[in-house]
Amino acid sequence: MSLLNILRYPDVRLHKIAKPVTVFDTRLKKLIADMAETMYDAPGIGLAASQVDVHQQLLILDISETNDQLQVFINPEITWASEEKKIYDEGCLSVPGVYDGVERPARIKARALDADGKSFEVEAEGLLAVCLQHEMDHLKGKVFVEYLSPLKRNRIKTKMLKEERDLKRG
Ligand code: K2U
Ligand code: ZN
Repeated sequence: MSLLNILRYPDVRLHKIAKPVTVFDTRLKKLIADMAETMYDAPGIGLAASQVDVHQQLLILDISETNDQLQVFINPEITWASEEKKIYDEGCLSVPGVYDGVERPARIKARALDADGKSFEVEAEGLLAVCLQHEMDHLKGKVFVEYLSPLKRNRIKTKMLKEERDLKRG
């Protein structure tokens, strides 16, 4: 397995729209394994393929305390969302060190395919609902800072670009 490079905001590749997965082969299984290794190493509780510059509709998450309950969602779609909204302090591995409140539907139902191409449905609330919606946004080319005010977003962009320059200077 390999650690993959996670794109950092405001990299334009984070805004590419992911395409549906159509081939369920060993290459897909290796990508899932590499994404899982990358997510656990970060550490994070979710990761979308868009974040590792693979623009296919694939996301993984693990909200377990023991980091041993990986969930894989391929070609996910939300089939129902509650009127009730909740605000959750979100972060993102592509925007390290930034956390801010985002309002989303409190409960959702989603349909997806598993790593073998088998369809399944989930009902989610709490952290699972937040994380799943956050990752599905990535597949649509959306990063959570886009829910924040233009002032906050520009400050984050400036900070991330400065960090990128400092990283390159070494
Ligand atoms: O997309 C990502 O970068 C993964 C996020 C998933 C996430 C976002 C918002 C709320 C919950 C999960 C990363 O895991 S951010 C790091 C993190 C870790 C634990 C709890 C919350 C955020
Ligand atoms: Zn994210």
